[in-house]
Amino acid sequence: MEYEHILVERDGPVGVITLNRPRVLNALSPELIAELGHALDRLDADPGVGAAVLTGGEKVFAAGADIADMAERTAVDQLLRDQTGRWQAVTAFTKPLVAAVNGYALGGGCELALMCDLIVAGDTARFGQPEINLGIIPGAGGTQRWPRTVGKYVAMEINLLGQPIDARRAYRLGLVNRVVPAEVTVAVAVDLARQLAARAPLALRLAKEAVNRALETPLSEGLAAERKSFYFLFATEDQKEGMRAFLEKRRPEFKGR
Ligand code: DAK
Repeated sequence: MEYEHILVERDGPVGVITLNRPRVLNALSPELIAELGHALDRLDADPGVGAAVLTGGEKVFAAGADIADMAERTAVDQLLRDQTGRWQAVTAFTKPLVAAVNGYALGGGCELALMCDLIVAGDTARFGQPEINLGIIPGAGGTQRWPRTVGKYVAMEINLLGQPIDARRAYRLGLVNRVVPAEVTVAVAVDLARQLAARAPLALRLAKEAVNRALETPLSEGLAAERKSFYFLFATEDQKEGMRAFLEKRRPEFKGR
C-alpha cells in the first residue's frame, strides 16, 4: 500500500517508519495515525521483520495531534471520532519498537514516543506535554505514562506546566536510552533494532509483554505471569538452540519457533 503521511522502508530485518508531514512538524492527523497503525500491523505480520524504528527524521519527531483538525470539534465529535483504537496499534505491536527522536516530541508526539519500547534521542530532542496551554490535557497516555516512567513530581511539572525538557534531562530521568548527535539518531536506533532483531523472537515478544505487564499489575501477578512465560519458552525450538549453542560455543540460529 502507498502511504501519504508516512514512509516505510526496510533495513534488513528492521522496519523503519518515518512520519512525513514536515510542513506541519509531523502533526499527527487521524489519517497519519491510521496509516501508522496499518504499517505497524503489516510489519508485525511479516516474519522477515524482527524489530522496528519509528522516527520523524532529522529535524522533528512530531509536534502533537493536528490542532487545525481538532480546533472546532465538539466533545461529541471527539467521542464519535475516537482515535483511541487506532493509537492502540502502536502498543499492540508485538516486536521491539525503537523511537528515534530528534527535535520536538510534543503532546501526542511525546505520547507516541512513550508507547515505544526504547527511545534514542538526538541532542536536539525536546519532550513535553504542552496541552495545558491549549486548555486541554493529554489524551493518549501523557498523564499516565509519565508518572510510571519518571515519578509523580516530574510528571506533574510536565503535565501542569507544559514546558518541554531537553534530551539530557530526559536521559537523567530514565526516559531515554541513549543521547546521540542528531545526525546519527536514526542510524543508532536502527543499529539497536538490528541487535534486537538478532535475538530469539518468541523470547523477545514475551519479555516485552512481561515488562509492559509490570506497569499494570501487582507484583505477585506479574511474577506469576513471568514464570508461565518462562516455562512456555522451554516448549520452543529456540530455547533448545540457544542453550545448545552456548554449550557448543557457537552462535545460536534462532527461528522464532
Ligand atoms: N498541529 C497542527 N499544526 C502544527 C502543529 C500541530 N500540533 N505544530 C506545528 N504546526 C504547524 C504550525 O502551525 C506551522 O504551520 P504554518 O503556520 O507554517 O502553516 C508549522 O507547523 C511550523 O510551526 P511553527 O511555525 O509554530 O514552528 P516553531 O518552530 O516556531 O514552533 C513548536 C515549533 C513545536 C514549538 C510549535 O509549532 C508548537 O507549539 N506547536 C504545537 C505543539 C502542541 O501544542 N502540541 C500538542 C497538541 S494537542 C488522543 C490522541 C492524541 C492527542 C489527544 C487525544 N486520543 C487518542 C484521544 C494529542 C493531543 C495533542 O497533541
